[in-house]
Amino acid sequence: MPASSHITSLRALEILDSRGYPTLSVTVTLDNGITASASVPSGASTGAHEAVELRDNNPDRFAGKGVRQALQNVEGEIGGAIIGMDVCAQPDIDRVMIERDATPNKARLGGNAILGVSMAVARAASSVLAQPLYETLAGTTDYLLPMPCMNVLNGGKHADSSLDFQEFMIVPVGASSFAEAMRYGAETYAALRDLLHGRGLKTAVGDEGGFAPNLKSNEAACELIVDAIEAAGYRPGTDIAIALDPAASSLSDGEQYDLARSGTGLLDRAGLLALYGRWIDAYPIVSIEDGFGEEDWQGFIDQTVSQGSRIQIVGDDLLVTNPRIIREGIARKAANAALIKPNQIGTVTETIEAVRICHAAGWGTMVSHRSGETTDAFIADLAVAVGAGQIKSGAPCRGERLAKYNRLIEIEAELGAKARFTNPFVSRPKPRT
Ligand code: 2PG
Ligand code: MG
Repeated sequence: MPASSHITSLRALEILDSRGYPTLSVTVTLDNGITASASVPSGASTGAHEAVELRDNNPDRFAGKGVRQALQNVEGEIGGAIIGMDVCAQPDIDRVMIERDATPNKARLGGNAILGVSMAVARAASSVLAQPLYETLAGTTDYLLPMPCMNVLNGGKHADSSLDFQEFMIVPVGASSFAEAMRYGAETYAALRDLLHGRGLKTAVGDEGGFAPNLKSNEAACELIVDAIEAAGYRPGTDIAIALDPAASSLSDGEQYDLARSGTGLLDRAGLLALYGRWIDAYPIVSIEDGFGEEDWQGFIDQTVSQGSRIQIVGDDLLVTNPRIIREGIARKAANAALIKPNQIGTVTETIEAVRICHAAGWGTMVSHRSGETTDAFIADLAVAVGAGQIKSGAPCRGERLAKYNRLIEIEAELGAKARFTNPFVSRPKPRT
């Protein structure tokens, strides 16, 4: 008989995230006395089709960002619907919440309220089963540790640097284990700090722990990263590659892309695609996420046709972890990978479904944090459970970013010989010219 236990209460708290904005922490209590909690992250560059983050819009509290209504929905209506249910029946619990909400984007009860409950339920189930969370969530015992993609230079909506593009990530493709990958990343991050310092540039960090200097151009960010990789004693492309998230929805007015901060100015779709092409030739780039705006499907399709065999093309704002939209993305060949963020869709069950759809189509998946985070490391366990192959949790800096990476170091050690770690990218060694 599999273990089971029933939910007796749901409680929520309005806590603060890493930007000091309110978010929810949810605690589930079971009839056997077990309790488990989870807290919900929050993005800044959000996709238009994401699950709705319910905020109070009361200007007297947190400039309208309070989450008391979402809290009440957890303790009231959601509690009323799921108290008494078997906590190990995650798909049923998530379905009941989706049906209760009865909107296509969780706008009534709140994606934040529903996700907080869904994550706390998963964690409570793992306690009941006396398993680590990744095992409870897993559909497999083939445990693949994800390649960490560490965002070491922050721009766009995540920093007030000169960079138009939001994220410049380092990817330790040559590392032999997750822990080694983190060492490569942390050493390169330290070398980058020294380089910036030596050049008289700011070493203050952005929302995701990456440095936020004022550089002459977006290209200068890639140059600087290549310099840091070499200064740390690694080979660009062979040991450590680069991944980008321009978060181009934030640059687009629907017609053109405005790279104003760096002084590049306006580019149309073809101009931006050509820029990526030049960068792919010049730098060891293995992945570009949201290279085009969320409404610019043609931009994604063009990029997948022309650059998709050389690099990974990731849909984030475009696909919003939504199984229906991901299916459309696959049918239209608009990318070859999806970013996976539980709070974009709002339940654990749908998040796992999104990953399965990607893998069945031969697409890659990168599990992701949000720019507003807590120390909850749920996505670390999730990444292992679904065999995502990749994770991004910011720089190796700031506690809420490291909570995820450190949890993965723990999981790898716990799994021992059962842990696999591979490079999911097309190898692109690129000597500097
Ligand atoms: C992204 C995310 C995470 P945000 O665009 O990929 O890095 O940013 O959480 O602000 O949407
Ligand atoms: Mg993104």
